[in-house]
Amino acid sequence: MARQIMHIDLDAFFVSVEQALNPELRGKPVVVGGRPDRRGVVASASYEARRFGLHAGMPLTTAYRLCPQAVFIEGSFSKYRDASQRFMNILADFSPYLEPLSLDEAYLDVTGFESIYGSIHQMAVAIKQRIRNELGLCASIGIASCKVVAKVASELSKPDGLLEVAAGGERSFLAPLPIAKLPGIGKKTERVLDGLGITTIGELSIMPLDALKSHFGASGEILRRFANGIDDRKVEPPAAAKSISRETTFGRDTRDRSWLKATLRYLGERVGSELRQRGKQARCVTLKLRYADFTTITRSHTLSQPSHTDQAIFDTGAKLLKRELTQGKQPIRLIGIGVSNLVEPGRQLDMLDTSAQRLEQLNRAIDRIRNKYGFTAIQTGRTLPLKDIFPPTDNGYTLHTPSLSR
Ligand code: TTP
Ligand code: MG
Repeated sequence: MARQIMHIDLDAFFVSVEQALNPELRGKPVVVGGRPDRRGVVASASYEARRFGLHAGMPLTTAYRLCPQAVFIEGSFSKYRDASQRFMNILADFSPYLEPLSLDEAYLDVTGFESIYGSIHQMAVAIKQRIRNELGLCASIGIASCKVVAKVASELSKPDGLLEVAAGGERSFLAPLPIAKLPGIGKKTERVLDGLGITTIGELSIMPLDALKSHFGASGEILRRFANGIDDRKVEPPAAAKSISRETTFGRDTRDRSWLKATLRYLGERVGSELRQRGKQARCVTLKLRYADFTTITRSHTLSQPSHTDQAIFDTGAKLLKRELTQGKQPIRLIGIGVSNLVEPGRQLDMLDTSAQRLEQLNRAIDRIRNKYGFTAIQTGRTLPLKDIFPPTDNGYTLHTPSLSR
């Protein structure tokens, strides 16, 4: 029997959350991403703004030139995280087979659920209704027998869409669409295919397998299957992440040690707070650096005791950094820090040590204050250089590039 899979994606997510909270923004061109005179790009544009050609990833200065009357909002990640949580909770009420893909997007396996709702189409209508009533947000839903087709369908149906592809009709549904619509085809793959004269998914679906493999290796075979509407991937709940990391690219390449350390400390605090929030400790700390010529290195160190304090993460990262800097390479373009080999906190011999105990309490106290008043409510000494450069928001500093990558 064919499976029935939904792909649900919220429309203009960041912007729509702002519009739900502030009715004055509704029906207007709105951009979340920052003030138009700043370096930075559009994160989300309302559909009204898209009519002027605005889209995610466009520099804010270009967006302003095309649509000066748009309302530009800095945005606040904590609002979006809350809305996302409530969105996922609604979906989980409909089916236990839920796979979140990003903050505003998920797959739901609803095979066999038509008897409850009359039809899967009716079920999707009910999901959209609840999201609208409870969150004031608009969702677009694609329904199909597999993930890849459901995703293409939801995208195609936007905004406020609902599109069902009948079992057996997958191939003919995909065939006329441009290749860029197929998940897995990025700019690079698109260029190569374009060079081969392949512009539609239908043309891709009948390309000889050997030719695809010679250009794209093993992923050539997957592309061909997707293009034919064949995708056996199950809807799976996400595995608990095995590592936590934060990184950022600087506005300008640098060798300035105090600046590098300030950034490392800040990113380390972001990692530490998530680690404690997850109730885990880490055995391993990893530093990542990308030099001006894009050479990228990672250096790891295993701790003698698992830890979740900001101090242990930073001290380890700083030692690794010092070792790299003394080798006097080129200026640094990107810095990142991460923890891995996560374990449940065990009883620590260290806890007999009062200074370790005090450090633990200090970290807890900082977390409590930050949870209540925002991340920059407390700034540790070493991160202060950042304060003069980056605007603090309730979710920390807005760096040149987000520190949120995992
Ligand atoms: P998307 O679902 O790709 O975009 P969207 O929800 O704004 O618009 P739509 O789905 O209707 O096309 O991404 C979800 C959110 O993720 C988006 O609101 C903002 C954030 N985001 C970024 O921060 N940067 C980006 O480059 C993209 C694409 C999204
Ligand atoms: Mg979306």
